[in-house]
Amino acid sequence: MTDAVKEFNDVFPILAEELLAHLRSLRIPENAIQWFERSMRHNVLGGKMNRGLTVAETLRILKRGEPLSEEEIFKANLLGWCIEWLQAFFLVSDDIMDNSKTRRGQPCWYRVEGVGNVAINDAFILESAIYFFLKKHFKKDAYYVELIELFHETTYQTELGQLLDLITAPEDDVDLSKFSIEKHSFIVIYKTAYYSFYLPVALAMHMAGVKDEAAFKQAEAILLPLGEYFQVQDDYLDCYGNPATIGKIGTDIEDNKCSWLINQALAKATPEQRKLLDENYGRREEANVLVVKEVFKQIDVEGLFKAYEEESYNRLNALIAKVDHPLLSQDVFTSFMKRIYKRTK
Ligand code: GPP
Ligand code: MG
Ligand code: MG
Ligand code: MG
Repeated sequence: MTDAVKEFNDVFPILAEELLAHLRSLRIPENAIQWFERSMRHNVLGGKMNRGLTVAETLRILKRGEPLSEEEIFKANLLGWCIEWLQAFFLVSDDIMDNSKTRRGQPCWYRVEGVGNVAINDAFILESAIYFFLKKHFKKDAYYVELIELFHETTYQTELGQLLDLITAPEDDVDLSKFSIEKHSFIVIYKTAYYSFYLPVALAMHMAGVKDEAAFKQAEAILLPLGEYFQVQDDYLDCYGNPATIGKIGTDIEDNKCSWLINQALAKATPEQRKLLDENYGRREEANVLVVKEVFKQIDVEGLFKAYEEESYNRLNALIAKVDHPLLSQDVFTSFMKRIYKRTK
C-alpha cells in the first residue's frame, strides 16, 4: 500500500466515528445506529476508491511539490471520502433502478436479507453525511460555500444523466430507434463524468485556492471527455468484463440500456441483424441475451471498442497536451489517464 492510500484509508474510521458519535448524542436507538453503521460499511467501502484518492493526488500536483501540511492531507482525503459517500448514495439507488444483483463482489444493498426498500432511505442518509462532514470541517474556510454548491450541482447533473439513462431504457417498450450515439454521450457525461472526473479535481482546485473560472473551465474541457471514455469502458465491461474482476454482473442488455455497444451494433447492423436486435434486446430471458451477444460478435463490437480505446487515448492525450492555464498542470490529467487506460475493472 502506498503512503497516499494509507493516509486516505486512515481517514475513514475517523469519519465513521464522527457520524456514530453524532447519532449517539441524538440518543438515536441503538438498533438504528447499528443499521446505519452496517449500511455505511457495506456501501462506502470495498470500491476502487479512485475518485476519493484523486483529491489529495491532484492537490499535491497543483501545489507543485510543495509539501502538504497534515491538515491539508486530512482535509483533501476527507473531501475524497465525501465523493465515496456520494458514490455510495448513487450506487445503492442505481442498483435498485437497474435491477442489479451484485456490486463490489457482494449482493446489492437492497438485496441483502431484511433490507429491501429501506435501502432507499439509506441512500438518502449516505448523501446527507456529505453535508455533515463539510459543515464540521470546512465551515470556517473561505471556500465552504463553493464546496456545498459543487456537491449540489454535481448531484443534480448526475441525477439528470440518470433520468435520461432510465427513460431511454423503458422496460416495457423496447424501441432501439430511440438510441443514438449523441444521446449516449449526453447520458454518460451527466451520469458519470461530472461526479467521477470533474468533481475530485474541482474540489482540489478549491482547496488550492484557485478562483479563476477559466481554470475550472479548462479542467472541465478535459475531464468530461475523459469521463465519457471511462463510462464507455464501463459499458464494454458490462458485457465483456469478468464478473469476478469487476465485482458486478452486467445487466445492460436485459435493462434495454442505451449503451455504447448497442449503439455501435445499430450503426453497423444488416436488416437481418437489426431484426434480431429488435426482437431480443431489453428482454430478461438468458436466451434473448445470447442472441444479442451473438449479433455483437458478428459485428465485432469488441474490435470496435478496441479501436475506440486507441482513438480515445490519442485524442485525449492531444487535449491534455494543450492544457496551458498557469494554475493547472498536465500531470493532473495524465495521472487520471494512466489509471484508466485499458482498465479491466
Ligand atoms: C453509472 O451507471 C451511473 C451511476 C452510478 C449514477 C447513478 C445516479 C443516480 C442519481 C442514482 P451504471 O448503471 O452503468 O453503473 P453500474 O454499471 O456500476 O451499475
Ligand atoms: Mg444505471
Ligand atoms: Mg447500474
Ligand atoms: Mg454500467
